[in-house]
Amino acid sequence: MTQKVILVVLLSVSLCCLAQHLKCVSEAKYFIPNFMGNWFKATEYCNYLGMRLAVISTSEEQTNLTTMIAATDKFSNDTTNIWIGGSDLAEEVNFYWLSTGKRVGYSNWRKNQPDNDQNTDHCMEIRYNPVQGWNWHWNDQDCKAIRYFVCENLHIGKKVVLF
Ligand SMILES: [Ca+2]
Ligand SMILES: [Ca+2]
Repeated sequence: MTQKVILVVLLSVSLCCLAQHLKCVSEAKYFIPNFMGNWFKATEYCNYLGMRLAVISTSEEQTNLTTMIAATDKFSNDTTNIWIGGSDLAEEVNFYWLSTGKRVGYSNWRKNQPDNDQNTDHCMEIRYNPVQGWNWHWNDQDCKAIRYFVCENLHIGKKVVLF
């Protein structure tokens, strides 16, 4: 019985639980919280976890991140839109990663994106919608849209922080 309890606790921690008095940091590189928010809330919440809204610097990271998303319950075969950490909020047309201050180098924009649609598309999302030709391409989107989001762990292996 005791062993079972310990196992459950360990599993909970390794799955990055967020209990009332326990702040857990994922041991995995990426983590998608269980609620949706606008791009600013996404940024805030990742920071709260000691993580950052995901930065994608290479095609390998793009593949790793999208593979991870597809394996979660946040993934839908029809359409999946997830915030990542770049924007052109500071300088229109010039996209930067907020958490690093670095200009976007590697990119996976869909054709004709970013389009600054309605003059309100300033935040980066990653989109899967095969019927409409989106295969994990990037899109600039209204930052106030409500999305799931991917936090990136900069402290892999750090387990639990009590507060
Ligand atoms: Ca824009
Ligand atoms: Ca757009």
